[in-house]
Order: sequence, then structure tokens, then C-alpha cells
Amino acid sequence: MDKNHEMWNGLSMDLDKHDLLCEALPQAFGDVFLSQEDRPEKMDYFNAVTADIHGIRPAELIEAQKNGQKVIGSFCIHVPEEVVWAANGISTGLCSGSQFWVPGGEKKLPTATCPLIKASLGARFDRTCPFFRIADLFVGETTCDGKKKAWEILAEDAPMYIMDIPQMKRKEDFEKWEKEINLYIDRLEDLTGNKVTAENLHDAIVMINNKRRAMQRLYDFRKLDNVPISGRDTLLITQISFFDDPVRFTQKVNELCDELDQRVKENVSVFKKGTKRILLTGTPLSIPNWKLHQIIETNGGAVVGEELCTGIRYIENPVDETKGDLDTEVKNLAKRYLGSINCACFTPNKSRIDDIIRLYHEYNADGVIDINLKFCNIYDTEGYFVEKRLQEENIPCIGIETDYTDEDAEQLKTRIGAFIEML
Ligand code: BJ8
Repeated sequence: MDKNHEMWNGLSMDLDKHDLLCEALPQAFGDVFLSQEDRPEKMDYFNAVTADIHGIRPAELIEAQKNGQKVIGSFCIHVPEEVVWAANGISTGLCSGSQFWVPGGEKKLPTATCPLIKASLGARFDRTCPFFRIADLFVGETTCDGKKKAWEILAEDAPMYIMDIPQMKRKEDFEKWEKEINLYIDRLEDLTGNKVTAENLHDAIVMINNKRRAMQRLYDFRKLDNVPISGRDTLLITQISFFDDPVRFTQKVNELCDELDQRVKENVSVFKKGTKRILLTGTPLSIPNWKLHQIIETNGGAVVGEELCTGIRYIENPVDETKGDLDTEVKNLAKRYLGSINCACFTPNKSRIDDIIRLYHEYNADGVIDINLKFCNIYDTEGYFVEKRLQEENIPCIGIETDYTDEDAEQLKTRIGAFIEML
């Protein structure tokens, strides 16, 4: 048994089933990423992380657990990772983006549930993802009905903690969210045995802000006429940002950006002149969901930005770094984590549409694709306002509904190809 298999065995994973996933990944990765021409050399690090995605980082997490640290997994960018790091825990993302895990989720959930939720439960119940075996605590939230009920089922098998997210953004909602963050801190202190203080929380805020700043630096290259990195590569980096060590990740993104600076000086573009620039908006694209980027970028388009949780919503708006007491630091977190994220779970959610229009101009896009994961009711319904406002602004837009299967790939190619052609 090799080292990885020994580790997975120790996590009581279903090795035979998991091997099937490991066998499929290199082919998919090769098709989507390695087939691209003229990729930046500094993508090497992110390639290596992806190639051993269930090996390198899980081994690090297990090592940290042996040294007394706790691993906390979450499913939503509303859950503030800073408090986990402040309690000397390790934060990791758990959202799942592969069809491989969906049937396992369907054993527990109605078929008419979004694939993100089904895959997340399938990964746990099927014992085919090491991150879902390692986490000491699973942090869910009350963003949509599907998730709320799914957490109750997940709690039959996994240690769950739920954060109750307000669904409006009034003064009293910010106060409530502050209280929720304080309750979360209590739970983390219990779990880790460490106190969250103004100092360690401030350090964690700066560390995660640095990660967001590095990613913003990367995303800024996508605003240029000559785009030196593809949308696919940027998406992969963003997906990795949720589970990699934040300090190392920040350093690697900055190294890549140094290379991209050089490319800009040499006018290098990974896209041919005249390639149409697409802004995506909608539901998140969790790893390894690369389907839409692959279709767009092999059919005459360049994805230059994502108004998604796996995109700009995660990286913009760093937390206020003004030093204060613990209450002030928590207030600053609440402000950012409630005020700046425009999930469709909020009512009203006009600021999301304002953001789409702002980003369309900032990233010099030619058109917008509004993506909706099948059975996500809130984004689907909000699509009404997205399309209406964009039409008023004369911004070309199409709505796409899809899931994690490849069954609709041909149909999507035709629709997206036709949309790009008319831009
Ligand atoms: S802040 S988008 S990460 S909840 S796609 S599970 S909403 S049915 S993922 Fe999300 Fe947080 Fe919002 Fe972002 Fe439900 Fe819709 Fe599925 Fe969703």
C-alpha cells in the first residue's frame, strides 16, 4: 500500500470507490488545464496541489491534528475563517463540485436538490473524500432551505455546528450576525481549548486579507486587454484558496503575479485578439467543477471575471484592519461577512445586480452568463432581476441552468457558442 492509501485507510475511507475518483481526475485535469497553450510557469504549484489533491493537504491536516490542532470545515463564504485561525484551528472548504459524489447524496436527499448539496453529503456518507473524514467540526449555515435540511441529515454522521445567517441587511441583522460570530467563537474555544483574543483575531484578519489582496492582484490582470492568464487557471487557483495553507498560498499567488507582470510587459495574452470577454454570475463552482469555463474558453470566449462565491465575492472587500478590542474586531468581521456578500438568500438583493453591472465594466466584459445549478430556487428566481436590469443597461446576457453531469455539454456548447458569436 502506498503512503496515500495508508492514510486514506486510516481515515476509514472506501478505498475501492475512491480509487475510481482518483483514476478519473488526471484525464479531466489534462483535458481542461494541461491542454492550454502558453500557461504561466508558476501554475506548476497549483498543478501539483491538484494532482495530489487528496494527498498533500490531507496529510498536512492530519499532521497538524497530531500536534493538537483542530480542523474546521465549512460550506459557505459567509462563515468567517479568521476566527478559526485565531483559535489556532485550521479552516478548510468542504463544498463539493463533482458528479462522482452526487448519487451518494441522492440516497439521503430528494433528487430535486442542488448538486452542490447532494455532492457534499455524498462525499461524507460514501467515505470518498479525505477532507470529509478529517474535519473535527462541520460548520453549516442557514442560507437556503436545501442546506438547512441537509445539515440535519449530515448531523447523523458528522459533528455539525450551524450559523444562523440573517436574510436581510438591516442594523438589527448586523447586530444578530455579530452575536452569531461570538457564539461561533465560544464553540471554537471549546473545541480547540484556545482563547480568541483581539490580538490573535487581528493577526488572522491580516493574514486572510493578505490572501484576498494577492487574489485581487491576480484578478486585476484579467481586466487588461491582453489577459496573461486564462479563466480556467484563475478558477482553479480560487478553488484551491479554500483549502490550502493561507500563507503559502498567498506567497505562491504573488509569485505567479510577478510572472504575470513580466508577461504584461511583453504584451503576452493567452487569448487570441477578438476573443469575447465573459463575466459569469450565479451559483458557485466548487472544485472540480470546471465545465463552464472549459466550454466557454474552447468556444471563442474568455472568462474574465466571476461574480460568484468562487470568485470576486470571496476576494473583494478586505476586513477593516483598524486595531481595536475583541468586540471591534468582531464588528469589523460582521460588517464584511454580512454587508459585502451578495448571496441570493438575501431579500432584497439589489446590490448583487449593481455589482454585476460594476464588474461588467471593470473587467471590460462583452457579455454576462448567469449560471444556475439545477434546483437552486433562490438564484433561479433572482435571475428575473438579473436579466431585467442587464437588459435595461443594454448588457448582453443569457441564463444557463446546469448540473455536474456532462449530459448537457453539447447543448451548452451550442447555446454558449451562439451567444458568444452574437456579441
Ligand atoms: S453565500 S451562494 S456559498 S449559500 S447553489 S447550496 S444557495 S441551493 S451555495 Fe452558496 Fe454561501 Fe450563498 Fe455563496 Fe443553496 Fe443554491 Fe445550492 Fe447554494
